[in-house]
Amino acid sequence: MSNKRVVTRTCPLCEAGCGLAITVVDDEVTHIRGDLDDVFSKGFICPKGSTLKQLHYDPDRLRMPMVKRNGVHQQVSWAEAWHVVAEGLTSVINSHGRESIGTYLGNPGAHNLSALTFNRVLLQAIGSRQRFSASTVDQIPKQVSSGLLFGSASSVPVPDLDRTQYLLILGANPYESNGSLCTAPDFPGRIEAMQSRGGKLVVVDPRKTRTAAQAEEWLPIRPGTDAFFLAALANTLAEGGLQVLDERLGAYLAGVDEVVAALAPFTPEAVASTTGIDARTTRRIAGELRDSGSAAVYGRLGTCTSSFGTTASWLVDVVNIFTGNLDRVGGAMFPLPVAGSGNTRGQSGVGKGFRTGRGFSRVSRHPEALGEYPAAAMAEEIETPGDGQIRAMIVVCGNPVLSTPNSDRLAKAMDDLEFMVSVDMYLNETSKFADVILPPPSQLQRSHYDLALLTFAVRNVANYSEPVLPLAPDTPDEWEILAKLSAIAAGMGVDADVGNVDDLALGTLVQGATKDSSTNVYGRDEQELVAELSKSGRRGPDRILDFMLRIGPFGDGFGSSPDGVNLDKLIAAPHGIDFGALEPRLPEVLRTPSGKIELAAPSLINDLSRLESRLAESTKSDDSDQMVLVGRRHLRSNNSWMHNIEVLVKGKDRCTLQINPDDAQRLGVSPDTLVRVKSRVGVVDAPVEITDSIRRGVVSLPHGWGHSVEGTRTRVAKMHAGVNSNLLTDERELDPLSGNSVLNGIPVVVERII
Ligand SMILES: Nc1nc2c(c(=O)[nH]1)N[C@H]1C(S)=C(S)[C@@H](COP(=O)(O)OP(=O)(O)OC[C@H]3O[C@@H](n4cnc5c(=O)[nH]c(N)nc54)[C@H](O)[C@@H]3O)O[C@H]1N2
Ligand SMILES: Nc1nc2c(c(=O)[nH]1)N[C@H]1C(S)=C(S)[C@@H](COP(=O)(O)OP(=O)(O)OC[C@H]3O[C@@H](n4cnc5c(=O)[nH]c(N)nc54)[C@H](O)[C@@H]3O)O[C@H]1N2
Ligand code: SF4
Ligand SMILES: [Mo]
Repeated sequence: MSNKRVVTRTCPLCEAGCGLAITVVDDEVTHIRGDLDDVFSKGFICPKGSTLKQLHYDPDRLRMPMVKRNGVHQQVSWAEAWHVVAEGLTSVINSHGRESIGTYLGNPGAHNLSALTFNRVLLQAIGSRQRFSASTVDQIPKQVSSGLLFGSASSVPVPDLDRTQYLLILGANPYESNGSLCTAPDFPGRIEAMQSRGGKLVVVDPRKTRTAAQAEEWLPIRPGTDAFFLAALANTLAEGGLQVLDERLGAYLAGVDEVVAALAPFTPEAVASTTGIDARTTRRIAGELRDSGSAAVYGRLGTCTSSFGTTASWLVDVVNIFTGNLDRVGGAMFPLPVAGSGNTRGQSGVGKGFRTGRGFSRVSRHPEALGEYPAAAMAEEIETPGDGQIRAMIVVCGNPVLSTPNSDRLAKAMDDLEFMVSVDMYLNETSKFADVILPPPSQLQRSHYDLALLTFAVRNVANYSEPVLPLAPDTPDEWEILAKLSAIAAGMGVDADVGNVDDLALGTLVQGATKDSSTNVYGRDEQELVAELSKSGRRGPDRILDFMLRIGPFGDGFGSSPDGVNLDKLIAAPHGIDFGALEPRLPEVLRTPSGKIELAAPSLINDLSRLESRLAESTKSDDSDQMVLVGRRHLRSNNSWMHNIEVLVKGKDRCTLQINPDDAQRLGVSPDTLVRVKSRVGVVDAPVEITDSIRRGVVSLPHGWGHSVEGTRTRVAKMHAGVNSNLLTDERELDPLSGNSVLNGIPVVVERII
């Protein structure tokens, strides 16, 4: 008789974290749908959610390690792979030192409990400052601005979607992306619920996206100019008087006058020709934000991946503060993550604060931010000889050859490395350069908890998933791969026991907490806590997670709060536990030295001078030959790596260059032909899609495509190859405060191919 069961699991593909209900017959997954009883997603899923099944059964997904010999990848045993890793890493460390080992940690690591708990162990074991990640092609500006304002880079205020009456979105398209730095399954449904209760949505985006189409108002801004628009909103609000700050927020604010003074040049009139948004509209939007019972401004990828990413991210919060909506129901609020995070740890209300620039990259002297250097600097760090030159790379969950700017240069640099390891389940555009590829088990074969993304959730929830399917025999879990890599990098050799690495990782955390007077285990016996955590035979990420839950804000404190949460309780609640709507957290959430919101960090105030200097130069006409390139996301796509799943890529070609009809006519471009797009760094030919959903002067190409290169094993993706938009993005263009790449607003020339 067959054994049929339905199990739940959180989808790890994007930040929404939807609950899945997975039907398993014997050990075969037959069906995946939304979990109607999930406390947060209530049955919602997008078309990607059910494809964890196809991902699991994808014949191209690697099940065994690969080693490159004479330029060709061959499958080998785990034992053999580890020997090659040990030999390769040891040889590079011995000849060039530890600084010569670079790491790149990619996006799926933020959705992966093994990576979330063991990447840091790996980085420490390697002991090099040459650290890079997808953060610097993504959200790091928001973390830097949050760190400066609130003292912790994890204290990112999120729009209180379920209770707000007015939502101003800049540079985000949750109808395709399902949200980012705002964990909210069924983001679209939450927007529509706001509209049903009489609320208003305004979207600022050079494209009329699906989100913009749903909005009461769409403002087609010029790419790269959000900081000007936001500065003008803040300026207008200040001009109208900031009485609202005396009531509640005022007590927690430092630097308001300085900010107001620095914003003086940015009147709606002064910025209008730069942003393309007329002054009257800006003034009206400022008034609406102030006068709606509650309002939240939310900026995301489009505001972050620009030259003023950090400043724009900061100004989002300035506007939320100047309307009185920060930390207020229906405004922008601080989540209280159940497993804790940087925004719950340490003494409440005060802290060491946050800074960047604790080191500088070797070649271009980019300041460190959040312990890493800009991904855009990776290629030059590999290419440029000298002390600390990267000679080996370890890439975990990343595909930087498609995802980071001027990727042709990076590909060439990677080809030149002495040694490279990829921890990845595909032989793709990046892992093809690896001497060894170490594949993790599939998403369905491991446990899950969204340690990172629940830090940005619009409700305080906790949801743990047990593995749906067992590991294949003699196959390591991903944390064991990372622990073994750590042991080898630390010089402990191939025979090192990953259990010891695990014990050490947990021990360090427990020790830190028992010595920290702000935790609920302060002064407790370390060994006793470790014994308690290990009682059930739990190891690895699950044991660490249990610890984090128990010392978190809702935790059982190992007995001190018997009603509190722990992993056993989460396991007993397969649809998750809801800890309620967000609640005001000021001043407790602050970790700044002053115990206030430090609104006028010198680096941000200084950056307004740079912004002002751009006012003059950025008033070019929309009819010039120089166009600007922006990206876009599609619901069925996921950055660069779900393109090998037939159901997600079939149908019309999505990797098209969108262009406005006026521009198409001016350039003599006809529908469905190929056009050539040139930037400072590269050229691509892409099929054209003429659409009035894009602003004049702007063209759009999605990222993550370009699968036609040799030496990969992604047979479906190759048939829907598309072109790589990061052949056009410029590694020299960075946000100087965070090191984030400029991925939107890239100057390009578009030509008809005759
Ligand atoms: N032009 C342009 N470029 C962009 C963007 C843009 O908007 N425009 N967006 C940027 C953003 S926001 C991001 S986050 C980055 C993403 O950049 P990356 O993180 O570098 O790339 P991904 O496409 O997410 O690739 C993830 C890789 O991890 C592998 N993988 C998937 N799951 C797992 C797992 O569980 N374990 C392991 N070990 N490997 C796994 C996949 O096979 C794939 O190789 O791209 C950025 N690049
Ligand atoms: N289906 C799907 N979902 C995803 C992903 C995916 O690849 N596919 N990736 C995931 C990841 S890693 C992330 S980080 C999130 C990102 O999620 P979002 O932040 O929602 O990002 P996008 O959907 O790329 O939307 C960015 C928008 O910014 C606009 N834009 C470009 N330049 C500018 C500008 O200068 N100003 C303004 N105001 N707008 C601009 C673009 O036209 C685009 O509509 O999505 C996640 N979810
Ligand atoms: S919205 Fe995101 S988390 Fe939800 S099913 Fe789709 S990919 Fe998964
Ligand atoms: Mo991202």
